[in-house]
Amino acid sequence: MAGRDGGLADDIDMITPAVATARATAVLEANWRRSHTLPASGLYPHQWSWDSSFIAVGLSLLSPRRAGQEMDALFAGQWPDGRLPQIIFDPHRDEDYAPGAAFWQSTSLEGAPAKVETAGFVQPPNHAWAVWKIHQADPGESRRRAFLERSYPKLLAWHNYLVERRNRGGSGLACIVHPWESGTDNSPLWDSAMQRIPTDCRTPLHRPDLQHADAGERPSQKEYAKYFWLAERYRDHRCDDVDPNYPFLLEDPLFNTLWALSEYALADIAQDLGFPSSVHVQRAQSLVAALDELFIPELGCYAARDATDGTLVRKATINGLIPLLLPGNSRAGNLLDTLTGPRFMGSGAVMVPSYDATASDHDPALYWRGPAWFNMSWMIAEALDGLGRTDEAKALRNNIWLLAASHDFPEYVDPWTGAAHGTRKFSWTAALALEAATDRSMQ
Ligand code: 9WN
Repeated sequence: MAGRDGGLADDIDMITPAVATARATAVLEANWRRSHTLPASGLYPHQWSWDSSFIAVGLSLLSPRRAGQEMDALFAGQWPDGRLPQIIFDPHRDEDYAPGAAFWQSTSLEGAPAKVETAGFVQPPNHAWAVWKIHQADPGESRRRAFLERSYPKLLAWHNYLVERRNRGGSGLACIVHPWESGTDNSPLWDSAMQRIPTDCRTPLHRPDLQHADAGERPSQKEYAKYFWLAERYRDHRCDDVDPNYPFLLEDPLFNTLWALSEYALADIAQDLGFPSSVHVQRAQSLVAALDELFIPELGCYAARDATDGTLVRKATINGLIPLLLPGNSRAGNLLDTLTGPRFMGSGAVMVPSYDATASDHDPALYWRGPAWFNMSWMIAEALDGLGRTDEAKALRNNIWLLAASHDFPEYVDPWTGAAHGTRKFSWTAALALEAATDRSMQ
């Protein structure tokens, strides 16, 4: 494995795909709670939306039944308007994460589930994509349990929510209403919009996260004050998505790419069930066409768009490379040049940096402002495979399981040295390392 320097654990030579799989399985067992998996038992003590999709993809290789349960637990928190919430809270652990159930008070909100405590925000819609992958892992088991039948209406309602409530910019793309909705919380893509967000939130700034991760590797106190302020504003407007002067409406290429992929997956699911599927293909194609407006040729990747004023945020981030996953993307050549160029892998990285390696404010240890995350590298490996670049895909997959298993499944790593950052025993790292270590020719 190439890299600027080592950063690997002493037992690196002992780590084979079988060892990585066994260690990943142990992490997933330890984080399993009856019906779902915690992203990390200390730092993230509830169920998170897009985490569950990545986790379930890994779980489907261990137990398709558990993968199905993971998705069912998430659907149990779905709102009547169709949204799949960012977090489903465990009321017994409300002191351990902020903002929690006491902040959202969702069960007293008209239009939210009456019995399940959730956040009002959402996360990237990778769910239909995951459901189809889970089904494909064991179609017989999936059919016996009517997994597609029961998932399809939930996924349809979720996507309809995005169409009906989140097209706030009028382009057809979904807007995120908070950095947390991107899954890439303090990405430089949100900096300019966050400048206009006040810091005088009313909620006390409780930071249980800092008991589990180094403060220098997490968003700052000032960023948290703004996160809370914006969450208060959204909650106080009953999470209704019609607040007229709402100050944070961003079109994210990552969020919308996962939505488009999920529409394609919904077409496959509909077809399998004997339902009309063309509506999903058309939706996916419209999303891809709308996404093209975010492509910046000089940058060689996609930007985010601020829907409050139409400006494009011209920064090269992993979010802007993820459209490489879109089948038949006419921008694939440019995206590959960027991926293999000095801003990303061409810098000598062993995992894909979350932010432009040549940017003066790149920080290889700070959350979404430089470090490499396993879900992103895994998605890029999937994209490389889809483009027939199998050797590069395989090299990236090897680095994923090797680095993950040698560092106790870290949340994120230095893209060059592989040094671990954030929390450890992180579930999607384990699930995707397990997937990456699985011999595809045996499936
Ligand atoms: C806020 C759970 C989540 C991931 C996000 C990641 C981080 C939460 C936080 O952890 O965000 O949702 O407290 O920082 O950024 O992608 O879903 O693993």
